[in-house]
Amino acid sequence: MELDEVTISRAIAESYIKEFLAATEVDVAIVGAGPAGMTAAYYLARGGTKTAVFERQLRPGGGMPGGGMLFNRIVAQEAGKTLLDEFEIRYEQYAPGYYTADALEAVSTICSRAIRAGAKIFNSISVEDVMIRDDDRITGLVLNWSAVSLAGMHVDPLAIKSQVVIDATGHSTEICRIIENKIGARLMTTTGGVVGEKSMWAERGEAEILDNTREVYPGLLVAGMAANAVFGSPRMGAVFGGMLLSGKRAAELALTMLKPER
Ligand code: 48H
Repeated sequence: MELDEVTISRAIAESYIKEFLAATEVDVAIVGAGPAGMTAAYYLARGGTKTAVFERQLRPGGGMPGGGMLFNRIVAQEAGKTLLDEFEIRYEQYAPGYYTADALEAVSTICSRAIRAGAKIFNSISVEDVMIRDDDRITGLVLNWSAVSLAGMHVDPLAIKSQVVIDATGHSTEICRIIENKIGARLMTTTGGVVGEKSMWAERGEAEILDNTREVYPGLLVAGMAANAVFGSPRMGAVFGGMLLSGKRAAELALTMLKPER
C-alpha cells in the first residue's frame, strides 16, 4: 500500500484537533511543563483527573535539561529521592543525602509517565491571559501559538475553561503576574502581589517550597520555582527534589479543590 501524504496530513490535523477540543474544558490546567508542572500532571492524571498542560517551548522540561550551568545532571536530596523512585529514574549517591541523576533521563521519564497516565501536554502554546469571573475566581486560560508572539503577529487567542489552574511557570511566575497586572494586588501574599524570589540559599529554598505550594488566588495554585518566587523565598540552584515534591503537593491540593460532582 502506498503512503498518501494527504492521509498523513489529515491524520495529524484531525487527531490533534480532537485532543485540543477535549482540552477546552478540563478539571486542572497547568501552565508550564517544567519538572513541577509535569509532576503535578502525572499525579492528577493518575487519579483520573482531566488534566492539560500548556508549554510555551517546543520541548518540555523547563530548566531541567540544562542541569546546573549546562552540566546535564541534576541533584536530589533525600526527600526528593522518593520521587526519583516513584518515576523509576536511575540515580547514584554522590555523598550521604545527595543523589545525582541524568537530567535528560529525568525529563523524558517524567514527561512520558505524565502522558501515559493520561495528561495531555500541549507544547508550543503560550498562556497569554486568564479568565476571571465576577466572583473573583480564575476560570480558565487564554492561549495562543508561541510562534505567533515570536513572529510579532497580531492574532487573537482562544480560551479554555478549567476548574483549577496551576501556575508552574518557574522564575517568571507568569500567571500570578498576569493577575497582579490586570486586577491589582489581590494575590494571597504579604504584599498582594508577586513578592519576588530571593538570592540563592538551597537549604531554605527547599525547606520553604512545600509551604509555598498553595492557593495564591481563588482557583489558582502555584508550584515549583514560581511558588518560591511569588511568596518571596530563596532560589536553590540545580537541586530539583523540591520541584518534584512541589508538583506532587500541588496535585494533592488541586484534588481537594475540584467540585465533588466530578
Ligand atoms: C506557557 C510557560 C509560560 C506561559 C512559562 O522553569 P521551569 O523548569 O519551572 P519549575 O518550577 O518546574 O522548575 C524550576 C527549575 O527548572 C529551576 O529553574 C530551578 C530549580 N531553579 C533554581 C535556580 O536557583 O535557578 O519550567 C517552567 C516552564 C518552562 O518550560 C516555560 O517555558 C513555561 O513554564 N512557561 N508556558 N505559557 N505563559 N511561562
